[in-house]
Amino acid sequence: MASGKFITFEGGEGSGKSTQAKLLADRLRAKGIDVVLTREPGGSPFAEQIRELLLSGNLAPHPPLAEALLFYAARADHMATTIRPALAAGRWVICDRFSDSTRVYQGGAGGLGADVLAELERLVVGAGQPHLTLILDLAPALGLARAEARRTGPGDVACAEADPYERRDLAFHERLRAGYLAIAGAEPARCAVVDAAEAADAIAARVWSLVESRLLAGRP
Ligand code: Z5A
Repeated sequence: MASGKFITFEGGEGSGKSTQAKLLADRLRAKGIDVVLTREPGGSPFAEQIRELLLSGNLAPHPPLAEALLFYAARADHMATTIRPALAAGRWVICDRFSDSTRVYQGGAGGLGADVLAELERLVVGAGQPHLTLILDLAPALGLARAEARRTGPGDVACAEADPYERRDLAFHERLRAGYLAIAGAEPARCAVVDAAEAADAIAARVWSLVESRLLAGRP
């Protein structure tokens, strides 16, 4: 029986998911909780290979179903080799993006039917849904500007190329935002929306209060 907690971060480009996932992992570790910090697509050797393919920008034209199946192939391996064993060992798992990303990118914004995605989610995720999903909500123009500044700025993570999703038009990114807010509205017990326009430390404080009230209450 899994005893660890599974937390996912979701949101549009540059909304601060990686920043907040790391801050939360640090804070939980400081409390003595054993945390696995992982990401999607990726998080296992096979899934990281699929990530390279998906984000390479070199894919030949393909239908949305083929793309969703690649994300789900990566997720199946990530679940089997990283997430489920960690939770079963009592560790907490923090994942930067998960199946809600497929729902909004390949589904709502990409055109693939919700019924198809629900079936893939049932097969691969099943009862392994996150205990808490933090949706970082930000105006797409601001998120894209942050991502652009990081790409073109100094530092280790600077790189020249925007990935294929970042290059989509603003309307696509607005659909992503609406998709996330719809998921949060439909699944309030699992999801919480966090205003990501604040400074990083203010967002981290809000994230921590949600984790405390929803997952840590009653723990020593
Ligand atoms: N995708 C999909 O289509 N279907 C799926 O099922 C899954 C994924 C799982 C993965 O890209 C792509 O795959 C993704 C969706 C698609 N589309 N894209 N692009 P990725 O993993 O390479 O990138 P990402 O997930 O979109 O994350 P990101 O763009 O790197 O951003 P982020 O993690 O949300 O933000 P960040 O890296 O923490 O911060 C971005 C910059 O803003 C950085 O310079 C920070 O220092 C800065 N920052 C962070 N917080 C703040 C605040 N609060 N104020 C100001 N500046 C800030």
